[in-house]
Amino acid sequence: MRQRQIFGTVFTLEAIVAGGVFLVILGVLAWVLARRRSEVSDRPERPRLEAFYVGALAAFAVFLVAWTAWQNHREHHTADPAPLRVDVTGFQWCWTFGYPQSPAHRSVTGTCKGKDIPTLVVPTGRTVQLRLTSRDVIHSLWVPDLRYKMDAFPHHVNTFTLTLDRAGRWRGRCAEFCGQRHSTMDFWIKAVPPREYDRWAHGGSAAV
Ligand SMILES: [Cu+2]
Repeated sequence: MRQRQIFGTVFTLEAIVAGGVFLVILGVLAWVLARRRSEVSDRPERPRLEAFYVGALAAFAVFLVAWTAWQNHREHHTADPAPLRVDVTGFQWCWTFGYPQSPAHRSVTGTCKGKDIPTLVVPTGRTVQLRLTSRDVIHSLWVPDLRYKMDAFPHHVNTFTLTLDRAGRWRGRCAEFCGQRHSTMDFWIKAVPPREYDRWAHGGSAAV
């Protein structure tokens, strides 16, 4: 999955940099302590060394912020001029997935009570643009296994793209406390082969 790869890359790089900085600081600390104990005379302060240290840390911070922003941009950018659009609406306490381009004008919703959990159906290998909003309070669309989370605000539409390269089904949740039944606000995201998706979009029941 593209999202998983991008977040995996960002996390790995940040962990390596953070681990490296941590080890350098530990090493310098140990060296300074050992040196101070063994020395009697007072040495003058070293502003140049401190300036180098501050500069190096600032450079690391700038690099990590820029790298993360770039990866975020990559993830949101889509080269596909005609992605499949799905309108996602969160409400207390469930979700609606509307398919304005579907010939049958498919719309999936539920109550999120018991087994009445809506399924967001998407085709594999195709760019899907989710337009996310809320009917009442702030919710947050979260698919832990795909490492994706985005807030759903009332009177505002957040847009992001999703490309799933293999068929499967993953559990989604609401990640923003939104009231009494927040914890039941689950949904499924199901990726099916394009042909199966087309059948479903035309009104068939193959995918759900
Ligand atoms: Cu919620």
